[in-house]
Amino acid sequence: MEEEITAYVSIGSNLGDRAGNLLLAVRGLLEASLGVSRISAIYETEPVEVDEEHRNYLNLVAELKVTNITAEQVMARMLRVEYLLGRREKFQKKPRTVDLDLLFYGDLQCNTLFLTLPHPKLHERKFVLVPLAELAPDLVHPVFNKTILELLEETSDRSVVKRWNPNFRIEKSEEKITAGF
Ligand code: PH2
Ligand code: MG
Ligand code: MG
Repeated sequence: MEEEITAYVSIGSNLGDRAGNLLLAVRGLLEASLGVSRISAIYETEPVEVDEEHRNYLNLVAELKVTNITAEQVMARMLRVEYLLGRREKFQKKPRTVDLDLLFYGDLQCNTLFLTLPHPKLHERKFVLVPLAELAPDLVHPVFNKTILELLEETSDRSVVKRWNPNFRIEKSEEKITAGF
């Protein structure tokens, strides 16, 4: 029996029923035999690094406990979940039904065409750091030797990340969010 690895996945959606898409993605991970042990709250986040105005994202982070599966195999299953949920957008900066990014696979460091771990941009993204800090504030980033909380305190990302309130979904979902986190 191989050791259990804890992995973290960032999930985002800014097309269609965004919250429904996030939850279908979590279900997709479970159906792909990727054991989801915990999920963060859902956050409404200002789009970053996009080339045109688009709708706010909803984001969350899921914690996985996996055994006997490589990081590449986890990634391949995540891509399949994206595909099954109807993601056909291939371009980084366009609105997406659902986007799953592997953030950490234990403390594995790798850099191939297919996969870079830890995710090379996670420290520059509050939409990743805020939900991740909820699940694993003391997790140490193996490249920077800093905890997630420290990375969150130090990040230069000033974009807005707020707990999503489903009661306000209909009235507020098309509005720009402005208040600081
Ligand atoms: N994903 C991107 C680009 N920009 N912005 C937010 N707020 N949330 C995302 O998930 C996101 C983004 C590329 O994957
Ligand atoms: Mg992404
Ligand atoms: Mg992606």
